[in-house]
Amino acid sequence: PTGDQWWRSAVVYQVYPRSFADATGDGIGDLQGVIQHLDHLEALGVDVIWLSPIYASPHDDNGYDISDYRAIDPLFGTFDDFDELLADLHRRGMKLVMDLVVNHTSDEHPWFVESASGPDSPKRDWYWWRPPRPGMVGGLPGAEPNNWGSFFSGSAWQFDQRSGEYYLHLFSRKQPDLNWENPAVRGAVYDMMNWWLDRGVDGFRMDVINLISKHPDLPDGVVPPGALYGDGYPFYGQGPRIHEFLHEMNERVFVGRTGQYLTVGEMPGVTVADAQLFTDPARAEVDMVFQFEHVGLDYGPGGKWDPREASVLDLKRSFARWQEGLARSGWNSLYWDNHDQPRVVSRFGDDGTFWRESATALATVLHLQRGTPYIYQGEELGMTNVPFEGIQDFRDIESLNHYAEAVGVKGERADVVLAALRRTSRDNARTPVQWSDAPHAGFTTGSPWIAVNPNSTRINAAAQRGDPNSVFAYYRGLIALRHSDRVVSHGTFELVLSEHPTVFAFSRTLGDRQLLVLANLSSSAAEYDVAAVPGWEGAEPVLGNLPDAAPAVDGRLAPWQAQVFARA
Ligand code: ISL
Repeated sequence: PTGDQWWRSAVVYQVYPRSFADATGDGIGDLQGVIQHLDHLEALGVDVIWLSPIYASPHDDNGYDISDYRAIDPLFGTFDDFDELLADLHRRGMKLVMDLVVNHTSDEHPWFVESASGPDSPKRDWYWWRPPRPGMVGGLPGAEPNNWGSFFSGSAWQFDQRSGEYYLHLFSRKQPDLNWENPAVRGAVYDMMNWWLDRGVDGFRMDVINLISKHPDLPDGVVPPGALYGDGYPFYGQGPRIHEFLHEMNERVFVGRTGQYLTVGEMPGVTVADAQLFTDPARAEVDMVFQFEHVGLDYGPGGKWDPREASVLDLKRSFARWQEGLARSGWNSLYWDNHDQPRVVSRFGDDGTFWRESATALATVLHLQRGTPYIYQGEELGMTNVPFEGIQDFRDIESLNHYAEAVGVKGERADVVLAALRRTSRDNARTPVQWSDAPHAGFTTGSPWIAVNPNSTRINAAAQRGDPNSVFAYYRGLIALRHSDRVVSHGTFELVLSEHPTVFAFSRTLGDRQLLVLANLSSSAAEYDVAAVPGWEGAEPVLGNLPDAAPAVDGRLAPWQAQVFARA
């Protein structure tokens, strides 16, 4: 929400504090752990840190269930630690963006405790309470107010014995949804946001913010084939008042402030057309959104738990559609990974033979698009998915609930469910950052809350920091290029070789200056038609991910080779 759009040339780095670095030895990452590793982030060259939730929380969903928006969870530290972190970041020229989780609170938040105290509570209407289905006995199967399923398996409704009513929770039963129809709820959220901005933070990443406006009738959804529950998305995804709410939030929180801020709305299921509205500066809603299209391309008909290979063609077409859709107004955020997604090098790359090559090729095609790139902790080291042995190794509520429902309720085969979890579980992203080849990867001196990936002896920051051919060094180069070359931050995007099955190629143009990005996203050599990229012979090589290759636009790319050329 600032006119100068400073974030066009910025790169954001996400810290998931629980898994970043543990300074106290309790096995859980903390704020002092982040402070101790700021040199790493400064060396990488990122501009903004997005900090996943550090607020007081019962940690049913690792902090995305907040019981006090204005307190630091003692697990992570104190306000002294927080102020130290903020000051240190600002001293180093970096900004801090907080996670804003206001679709729901924890059921242990005082607002909900009061709301649940009875139908006459002054805060009853702060959440979505509803009586059982007419003629049904509350608490019995099928008596829920509607048929919606929760994102974390089971019904989206929890029965409250005391009042005989249900409350809505799109996520865990410990994450009751706030009722944004109530202006007092919105006011309380805006006050809290202003309080954090007054403390000096530089913006917000807004958790599932496109789900906050529910259709007040809460109608039943269609039950997809094989599913136990109805799909409520049509009644809360981009709900009736979503644009009004986000505009109001901007008005009540950012208008009149003079700093440089960043707002990014996390928006599962958002379309290009929606995003054009959300990010059009003239509408003053959010700066950019996280869309989910590219991270759904390897979902089968059964969705996330039914994974398959995504094709490079699908990936290219999807990215290109978003580039085109937000070319004239609005803005893209660009990401492969976050704390909810499996590791990109394992998912869309080759984490075996071509580990380094594929990690860097995938980074190239993302970072050189038009938009603001986000790096998830460990991605800059090429961290991979994790060989979890059994269900006892998983920690994530989404994974555990899914396993219990699939195996225990639907009777699916445990080995099949586990195989899918190994590919898609959010825990793949949540194992500790691999700092060194020391025990527990140098993450903790204690016993880590989730296992360390056994490949930490090979893949770690200490091994990569001084190596000019490391994944880390390559990310640093990509970030530096965005900072130094306005064609990266401001140029237009055009897909080239659009029908090629494995080469992802595009040009960027700003005035007379042009970049050509070529990347072979496959483990076999690729050939392409040089005539389709006319005039690039002899162009200046800017970047390449194969240290021994002589860069040339010659119709050939080695497995996972990426090359970037410039011409004026
Ligand atoms: O991870 C997912 C894929 O199945 C999503 O459903 C995910 O839950 C969704 O993207 C919303 O994510 C955000 O809100 C959740 C929290 O668990 C996630 O960690 C957070 O990023 C509820 O707060």
